[in-house]
Amino acid sequence: MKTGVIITGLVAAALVIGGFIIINNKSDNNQTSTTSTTNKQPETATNTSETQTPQSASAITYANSSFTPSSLTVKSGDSVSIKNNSDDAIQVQSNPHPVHTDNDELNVGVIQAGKTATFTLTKTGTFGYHNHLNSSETGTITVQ
Ligand SMILES: [Cu+2]
Repeated sequence: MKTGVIITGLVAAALVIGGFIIINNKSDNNQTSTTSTTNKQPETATNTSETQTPQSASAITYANSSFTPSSLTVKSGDSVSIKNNSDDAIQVQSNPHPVHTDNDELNVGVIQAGKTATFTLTKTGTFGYHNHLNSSETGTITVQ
């Protein structure tokens, strides 16, 4: 009999406490409902840009039958552009003429009038190139 009373008491207590909690939650919800919807700030985008060393670009201009600058120094992996500012097509090839075997990276090929060719140099050393269509027009690039 004693345990029955205790159990009944516990159940009653549980009901009372439970009801109290439910009521409390309801009033809590009412009080906090306006503030519980605070906007989540969008996470600030972390800068995920890679820490690559920026590739530098060097420009050579062809005009008046010559390359400017006639000698250029770049770092391995740099890109080089040759802009043909003349009225004629040129054909940039590695030395020596006519076999063009020193550095295949300099076998750029034909660049039409007004056009620019861009290429990347990785092989280190000093290399000559020329306008294959007029092989006396030459330039030098040193790749470090
Ligand atoms: Cu040539």
